[in-house]
Amino acid sequence: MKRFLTAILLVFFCTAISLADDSDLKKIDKNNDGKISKKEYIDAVIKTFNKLDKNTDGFLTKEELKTIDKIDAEKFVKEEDINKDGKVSKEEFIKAAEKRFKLLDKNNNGFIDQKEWNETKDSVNQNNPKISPVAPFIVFSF
Ligand SMILES: [Ca+2]
Ligand SMILES: [Ca+2]
Ligand SMILES: [Ca+2]
Repeated sequence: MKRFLTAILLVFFCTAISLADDSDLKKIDKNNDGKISKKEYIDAVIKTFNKLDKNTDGFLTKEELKTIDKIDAEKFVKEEDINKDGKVSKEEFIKAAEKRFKLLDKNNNGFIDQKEWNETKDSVNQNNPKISPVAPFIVFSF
C-alpha cells in the first residue's frame, strides 16, 4: 500500500514539474483577463528573484545563477548589474524588469497581451539583440 502511494505521489510530482515548464502567459496572468499588467509582471519577477536567491541575501551572484540551465550567468549579471558590484540586487532586477515590460508592451497600453507576448517570444528565439535572451522568460523556469 505504501509503495502504491509513493508511486501515485511520484506521478503527481512529475506532472507538476511538466506543468511548471509550460511557457505560458497564463502563469503570470493572475486575474485571468488574458493580459499581463505591470503589477502582475513585477510580482512574478519578484517571485523569480526570491527563488534564484538561494542564500536569501538579497543579491543574485553568478554562482547562484550558474545553477540554472537556462541562464547564461555571465551575460545575465552583465546586463542587470547597474552599479557594477558584480551581483544583481533585487532593485536592479526589478528595474531591468520594468524596462523589459516597456519593450514587451509594444502598443504602450500598460498591458502585455497574448499577441505581444508571442511576438516577443518569437523575436527572442530569433536572437533579437534588443531583447535579452534570458530576461523576459526566466519567470517561466519555475
Ligand atoms: Ca491580468
Ligand atoms: Ca544571493
Ligand atoms: Ca549590482
